[in-house]
Amino acid sequence: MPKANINEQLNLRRTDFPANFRWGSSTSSYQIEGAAQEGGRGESIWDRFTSMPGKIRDASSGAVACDHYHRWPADLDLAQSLGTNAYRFSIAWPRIFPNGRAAKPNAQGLDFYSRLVEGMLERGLEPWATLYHWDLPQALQDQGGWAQRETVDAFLAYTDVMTRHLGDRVKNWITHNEPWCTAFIGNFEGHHAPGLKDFKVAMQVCHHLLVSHGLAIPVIRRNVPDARVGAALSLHPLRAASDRAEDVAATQRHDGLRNRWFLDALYGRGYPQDIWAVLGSNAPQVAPNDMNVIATPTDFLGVNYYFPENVADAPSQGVMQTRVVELENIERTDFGWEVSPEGMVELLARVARDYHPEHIFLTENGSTYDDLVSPDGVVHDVKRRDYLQRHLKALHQILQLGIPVEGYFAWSLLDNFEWAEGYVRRFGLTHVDFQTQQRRLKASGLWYQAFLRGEF
Ligand code: IFM
Repeated sequence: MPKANINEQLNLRRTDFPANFRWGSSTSSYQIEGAAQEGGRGESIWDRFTSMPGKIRDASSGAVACDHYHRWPADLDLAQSLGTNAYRFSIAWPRIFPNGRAAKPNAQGLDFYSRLVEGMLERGLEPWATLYHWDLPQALQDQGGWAQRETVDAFLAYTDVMTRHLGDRVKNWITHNEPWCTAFIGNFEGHHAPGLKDFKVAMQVCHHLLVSHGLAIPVIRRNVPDARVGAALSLHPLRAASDRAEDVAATQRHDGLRNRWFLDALYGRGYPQDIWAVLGSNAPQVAPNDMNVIATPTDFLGVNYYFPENVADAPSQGVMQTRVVELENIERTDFGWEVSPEGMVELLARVARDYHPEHIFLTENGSTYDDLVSPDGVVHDVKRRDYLQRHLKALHQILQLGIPVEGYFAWSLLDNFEWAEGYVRRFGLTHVDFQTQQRRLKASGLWYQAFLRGEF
C-alpha cells in the first residue's frame, strides 16, 4: 500500500501529541553491546547461562550481539535519524564492577558509558539510563545473587558510582527493568539466567529487587541534581479464560502476582494480602521498614506493555494454581503474543485509576515477526509497522482520556539478542545482519521516522 494511503487511514501525526512528548527507542546492554571480554568487563550471569547447553534456542549468546560496544556512534546516528528525542539504554554492572563490588570501579567501563551519554547529548537524544536490565555480575550470583540481602548493598554501591559519574548529564534513571521477569523467569521458571527453579527463592529475589529500588532512590537524588527516578514494570491486562467462578478467582490471583504485587507495594499499600495468604511459607522475609522503603515516592512509573493474558484455574499448577491459556482465533505476533492495542488502553486506564501515578512513560512496546530482507534490499515488515501504528493510535486515545503518559520508547532500536530465544526473535525497527553487522531500517522504522519527522 502506498505510504500516503496508510497514513490517511491512520490519521495520526506527531503534532497530535504534546510538543515535549518523549519519543524514543529502547535497548539493553547484554542484548546489544557484545564485547563481553573487553574493557575490563567481568562475567555476568548471562555469560554463564548462555554457556550451558540447551538454555538458548539457537545456542547463541550476547558475546558479540550487535557489537554496539564498538559501533555505538553509528547506532546513535540511527536513533537520531529516526527523529527521536530520547534514548533508553542500560548499564552493564559487570563493566563497572567486574566482580560485583570493589573499592574502585573499572575506569574503562565508566569511560564507555560517559562517551555513550555524550554521544546521545550531541545528537539531541535525552538519555534514559536503566541500572539493572538483568546482567548481574556472576560473582554476586556465586554468593546467592538477588536472594541475598548483600546484593542489595552491592547494587547501592554500583548505583552510587554510576549516578555520581553520569548524574551531571543523565537525569532520567530507571532502577530495574521488569523485576517480575528477573524474579520469576530467572529463578522460578528457569528460562532466564541464573536458571533456578525455586518459587520461594524467586519470591525473595523479587522482594530484594523492590527493596533495592526503594533504597536506590535517595542515592540517585543525592547525586543527580533534578533527577527523575522510576522503575519499569512489565504489566498486563488480564482476562478470565471463561465466566467460571474458578477462572475469575484464578485471574484475580494471577493479577495479584503479575501486577498488584509491584504496584501495591510501590504505591504504599504493602503486598496484596490475598496473595500473601496464598503464598504461605513461600512468602518472602520482609525486614521491618522494608515496605516503607519500597514505597519511597518515585517521579514516574515506567510501563512495558506487550500483551494481555487469559487466565484459567489450574489446581495442579504450583502455589498460584493458575495457567495462562492461548485462546483460538486471536491475532498474534510470531512469538505467539496477543496483539491488543486496546489492551494497552485498558491497562493504562486501570493503572491511572487505581494508583494515580502523576507521570507515566511507556518504556517498552514492540513486536517480533520473522523478517526477511527482500531482493530489493528492504525488510517489508508490514505487520510490525501495523502493530506500531495501532499502538500509537491507542497511545493517542490514552492521552485523550487524560492519562498522564509523557513518552513512548519503541522496543527496540535494533534486532538483538532476545534472551532464551537467541537471535531467532527480531524486535528491531532496524534489521541487523548478524554476520556482517549491517544495519538497515525496516519498513516499520522508516514509518516511525516519517511519523516523527512530520513527513505526513
Ligand atoms: O527483549 C525484551 C527486553 O529485554 C525486556 N522486555 C521485553 C523485551 C521483548 O521480549
